[in-house]
Amino acid sequence: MAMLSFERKYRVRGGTLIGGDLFDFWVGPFYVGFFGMTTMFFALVGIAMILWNTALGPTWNLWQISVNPPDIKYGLSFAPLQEGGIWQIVTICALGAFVSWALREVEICRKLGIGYHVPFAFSFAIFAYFTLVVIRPVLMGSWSYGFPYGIISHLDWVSNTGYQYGNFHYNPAHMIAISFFFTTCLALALHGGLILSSTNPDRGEPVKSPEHENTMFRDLIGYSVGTIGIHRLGLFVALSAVSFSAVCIVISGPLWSEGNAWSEWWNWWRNLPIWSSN
Ligand code: 07D
Ligand code: 07D
Ligand code: U10
Repeated sequence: MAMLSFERKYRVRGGTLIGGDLFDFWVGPFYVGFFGMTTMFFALVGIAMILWNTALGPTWNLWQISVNPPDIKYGLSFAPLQEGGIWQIVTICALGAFVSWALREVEICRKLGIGYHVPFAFSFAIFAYFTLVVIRPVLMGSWSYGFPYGIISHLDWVSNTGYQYGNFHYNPAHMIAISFFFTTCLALALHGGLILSSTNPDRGEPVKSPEHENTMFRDLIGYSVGTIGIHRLGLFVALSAVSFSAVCIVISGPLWSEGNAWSEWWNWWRNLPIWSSN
């Protein structure tokens, strides 16, 4: 079925989570829905707050714009707007927009009668963000531990936070997360390469079958994970990467206290009786 006639067939009312027919329509290519409206609402309020913060100075340079979290002295309370309160509102708007977006994905899945894998996956990204700006600051007792909303300033935060724990590369969960990120790239490159190699042949050549794809890897490494399996694996390694990222940052501070070098954590390994002299 051509894409346009398919869209006409599936674009019918129903499947919404809330509000019945309210906003159950499309604008151009976009499904609107109740959660499309809440996405728009939170996104517009959030952007307006960022613009207001920027108007207060000192710069309109896109790379240097930054909405900063409150000072540590405000703890977990609401800060005055111009001293981090805007950051708190932007955080609420960001979470509102991300969760609305995920729920809009759920409604589209319901309309199509497909699984919830896409919103499930996005929820892991939201969870990582939530860990950075809510869970860890709450566990450490101050919103000041959230990261600033700015292109360069958030890089400074990552760097500073990293060096606060010595060499952040020694954080064991950071190691696992990075290995999963690298694995995700490897898996995507292998999968993209394999599919193109068999389904996009030279002119006049026949398209090859999944048996060709299976055999490529059976010949190469003795095992093929299969055509559904590679997609399960891809989702698994990507979500694991994000999950271990959330772990690596939430243990830095709440568990491995502030200012302690992560390299010290490995002392248990250095002190194993097998190779330790004392
Ligand atoms: C390609 C999909 C499109 C999305 C894009 C991002 C905005 C921000 C806002 C001026 C893959 C749109 C950007 C809406 C504009 C204002 C106020 C996704 C694609 C193109 N980061 N980060 C970037 C965010 C964190 C880190 C780039 C967001 C953590 C490092 C972009 C978040 C840590 C580097 C960006 C977030 C961290 C970056 C490219 C939220 C650990 C880079 C992103 C909400 C995770 C790279 C100058 C990209 C860079 C970069 C956005 C969080 C580390 C500006 C929205 C605190 C080390 N980050 N980031 O392509 O060039 O993502 O920075 O959590 O080197 Mg970041
Ligand atoms: C948080 C993004 C969520 C995004 C959402 C959507 C919009 C809409 C609209 C485009 C989690 C936003 C959408 C805004 C846009 C339109 C239309 C993703 C998030 C909800 N590190 N490190 C990580 C590496 C070092 C440090 C994670 C590598 C140094 C700190 C990952 C290296 C030091 C933190 C990672 C390296 C250091 C991290 C990031 C190499 C600095 C974190 C991925 C090769 C001196 C962060 C949860 C992630 C983390 C994190 C990789 C080096 C510090 C595993 C490969 C040694 C402080 N690092 N790092 O989490 O775990 O994505 O965050 O050197 O906080 Mg690291
Ligand atoms: C995959 C795949 C596969 C495919 C695929 C893909 C994965 C099986 C079949 C998909 C992959 C690709 C296409 C590859 C490229 C993708 C990436 C590299 C990922 C990154 C993507 C991007 C960078 C693009 C990002 C773009 C986005 C998010 C679109 C932005 C859209 C909007 C801002 C509009 C969103 C719509 C909403 C929220 C609802 C509807 C709203 C409107 C239409 C606007 C009209 C507004 C209103 C009616 C409301 C106005 C607001 C109000 C009233 C609020 C008022 C409040 C006030 C305060 C004023 O595996 O193979 O192939 O293709």
